Amino acid sequence: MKHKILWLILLILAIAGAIFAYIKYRKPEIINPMASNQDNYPFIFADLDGDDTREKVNIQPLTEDENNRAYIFVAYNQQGEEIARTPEGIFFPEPMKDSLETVKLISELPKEAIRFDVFAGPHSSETFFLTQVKNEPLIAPVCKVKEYHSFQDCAFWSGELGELVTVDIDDDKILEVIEFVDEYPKLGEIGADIETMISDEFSAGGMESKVEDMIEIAKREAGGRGRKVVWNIYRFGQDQFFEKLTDEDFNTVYYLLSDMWQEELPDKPLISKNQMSRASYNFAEMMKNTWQLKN
Ligand SMILES: [Ca+2]
Ligand SMILES: [Ca+2]
Repeated sequence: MKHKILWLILLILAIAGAIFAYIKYRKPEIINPMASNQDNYPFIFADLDGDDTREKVNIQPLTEDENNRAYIFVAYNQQGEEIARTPEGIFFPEPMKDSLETVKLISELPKEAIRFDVFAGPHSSETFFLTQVKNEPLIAPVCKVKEYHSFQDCAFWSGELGELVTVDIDDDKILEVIEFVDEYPKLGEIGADIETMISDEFSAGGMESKVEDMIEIAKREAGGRGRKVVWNIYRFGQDQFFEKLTDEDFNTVYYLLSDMWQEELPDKPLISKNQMSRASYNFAEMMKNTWQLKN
């Protein structure tokens, strides 16, 4: 019992911490948008403009306050001159350690994008893709819609930290992006004392409306994880954004993936979101709505 309570306190702390982090990310204080000492920032080399030469892309904090970090991306050519940056007023949460990678949206072209994961809850993350806009000094996200209005138009979901897969699964030279979640098929037992603890903790934090969802999260976590679920599949398109696959297009890629999965991981069952129970599906949606970046 003691072990269970400790575990729950950790969960509550993680939940409260993540919510607190979001509230902070929504209003970053911009102190130093032209930070000078570029050698100290994390960076990645990527050919964002597709000229067969890799740029150095820095991840620069907008503020010197370590507890209130928001980041921009700035690309420099081999002479150290700035050639592109993320648009003014758009900033990103801190990329998760070691999550920065280059990807090719179209494998036959030299142009690259960078991908990185950001923390989005006790065990979920969101992924962004950035590349340079053609002939412009701008680094912009590659989104799920042609014209984006919010982070959620451009963020890809993972129900487990860093689980987003990017692969050209049908071998047509164009990248697919696969979102996974976990199934939590059963409600477990958590005890009245723990329900009270969650209720008190969230009510005290001014989040009464979240109490019911948080109790469900604790109960489903206690009920245990089920199968791995393919949540959404996207494919990079001619209009320069990732189109969500539906109906037959979704199924075609899902079956390809499922065959590969069974060969590699025969003991780990995989299903598609269409095979989830209504309750499991609603729970996965609620988890995403609870943790995804807000703006
Ligand atoms: Ca280049
Ligand atoms: Ca493909």
